[in-house]
This record gives sequence, structure tokens and C-alpha cells, in this order.
Amino acid sequence: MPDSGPKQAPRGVVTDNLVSLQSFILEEEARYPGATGEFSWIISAVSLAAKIIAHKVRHVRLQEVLGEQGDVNVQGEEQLRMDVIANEVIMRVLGGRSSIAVLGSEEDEEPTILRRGRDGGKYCVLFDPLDGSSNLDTAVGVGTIFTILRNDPSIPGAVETVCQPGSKQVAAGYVLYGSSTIFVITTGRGVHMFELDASIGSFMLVKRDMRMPARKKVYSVNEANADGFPEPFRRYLSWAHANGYSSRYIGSMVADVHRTLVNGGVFLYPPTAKHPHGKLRLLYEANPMSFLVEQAGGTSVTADGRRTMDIVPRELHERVPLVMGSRDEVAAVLNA
Ligand code: P6P
Repeated sequence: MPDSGPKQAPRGVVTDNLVSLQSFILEEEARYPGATGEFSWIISAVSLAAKIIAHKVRHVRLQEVLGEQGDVNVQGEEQLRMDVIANEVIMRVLGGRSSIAVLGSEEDEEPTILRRGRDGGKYCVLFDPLDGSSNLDTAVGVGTIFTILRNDPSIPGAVETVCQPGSKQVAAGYVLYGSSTIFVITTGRGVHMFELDASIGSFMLVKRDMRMPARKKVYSVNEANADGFPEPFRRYLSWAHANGYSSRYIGSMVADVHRTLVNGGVFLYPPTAKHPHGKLRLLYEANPMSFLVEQAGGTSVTADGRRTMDIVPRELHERVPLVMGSRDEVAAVLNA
């Protein structure tokens, strides 16, 4: 009798197993015999920070942490109390992980050196602690974006160490504090989505190997800036209007990119009059999102069509114009 294909599990054996983020990362780690568990510890720390931030985000009014901090951050933006709180949570949780050499945050002008390579600092972690936080007062989804790079002990300066092209990322992901708390991550082997089950305090796997549709007639851009877009982007918008596209824009990158990752479409932040080099930051916004988008079958380029993850950063807070999303939709922007 020829093999009838995959063996059916014996009766009574559950096959759609419950997998937590913790067990998923350990499962991934087991694929690498030489793995020391240090990388898994970092993901575990990001997960812990995300749970703490999620709780605070969901009670900003009751805990009276809405509103401005009264300072301006390195970006020249009004710092919100929750920006500072989220930043401190991540710094305090990740700071305790012995395998981290450097931490870089959107909120801090300079990176923080925790330990040298010779003292065990194998990785660098960059993050935007609370992206889109200006939306908190209207209870719109906000997020945390992170990326993990290898530390190169031969490079003396912290900034030079973290200024690596996106293609060097070891892992990247985001947490969306939306109608549910979603953790999305890639370690270079596909994109996987987890949802926080607050009743047990665990992120549970809800989607392995997310794949973006190649096409979806949705574009996501702040059209109020259109007059300042370079001509090709204005041409694209006219083409999209004439070809039945819908527009979806939340103004919170994690929410806009998550929708694009799940449903397909294209997310753009072109050069504008106010931000001629784009508004989004290359190292801790564009690169991690580009890693996820590419791993899900999409593409991510800058305004001149270069692959985002090939750009060699020159500084920690470098900005870049961005076009990312479904493969054919990005091509439609570039060919407009
Ligand atoms: P605009 C939030 O401030 C942010 O950095 C991203 O989350 C978002 O995609 C973008 O800026 C929105 O910018 O100019 O459209 O308000």
C-alpha cells in the first residue's frame, strides 16, 4: 500500500498546538546547535517591556500620564510623558540583559554603551519606544519598533557600531498597542504574529509565516503633504485616483505598516517640503519595517528606488523617504 501521505496524528493528540512567544523563540533557537540563549533573552526582554508598556498605554488617563513631558527630544519634537516612560521601561528591562553592548533610542541623542564586546556585549538593540505617541490622546493605535544588530567589537565608537545597513539585522519587529496588543517579529526565517493574552500575560502565536498579497489597491500616505512631493509621487497619486485605489492613513507608522503587512497595499512617506529627506528614521523605523516587509514577500525602497536595507547609515537618527509594501504596488509607485 503506497504511503498515504503525511501521517495523521493518533486520535486524541492535539496538533494545533498553543505556542507562546517564549516557546517559539526557544524552538527557533534549537535550530542553531551553537546557540547560547543570549539572543532569546533579548527577545524575552522586549516582550516583557512590551507588556509593561501595553498596560500603561491602556490606562494613560487613569494613570494620568497623558500629555507633554515639557521637553523637546533630539528630533525637535515635543516629548510626551509616555515617550519618556516607554523609553525608561525599555532601557531598564534591556539594560539588564548581559549580551547587549549598545542601546539606541529615538528618544536619546546618543546611544547608550552598556558593555564592550570583550565583556559579553554581542548585540546592539535600537528602538523607537512609542512610535505615533501623538495619537495617544485620541486612543489610536501606537507602537514600539525594535531591531537587533550584532556588535562588532573592532569598531570603537557606539554610533559607528550601530550604523549598519538594514541587511545586517539579526532580528526586527514591532508591538502594536491597538484594539489588541500584537507582537510581530522576524529573525530572517519568515514573519510571525503573536497576540497578548493579558489573562495569562503571554504573547500567543496567532500566525506563522505572514505573507503579503502581491497586489492590493490601497495606498497609505499623508496627502496633505502632496504639493511638496516630488513630481513622480504626485503622478502616482493621480494614477491611483484614476484606477480605483482606496486611501488608508492612520498617521502611526506601526498601525499603517501592520495593516499593509496583513492586507497588502503600499505605505509611503515621500520627501516633503518640511522633511526633504523624508520624516521616518532609517535605523529604528525604516530598516526594521523593511526587514519584516521583505520577509513577508514585499519590497521596501527609498524615493529613488534603492533598496532601503542596502543604505549605509551615516548617523543614528538619519531620516529616509520610504515606499514599502506589496511587491507590485511598490513597482506601481516607481513606474508612475
Ligand atoms: P505625519 C509619528 O509621528 C510618525 O513618526 C510615524 O509613526 C508616522 O508614520 C508619521 O510620523 C506620521 O507623520 O507627517 O503624516 O503626521
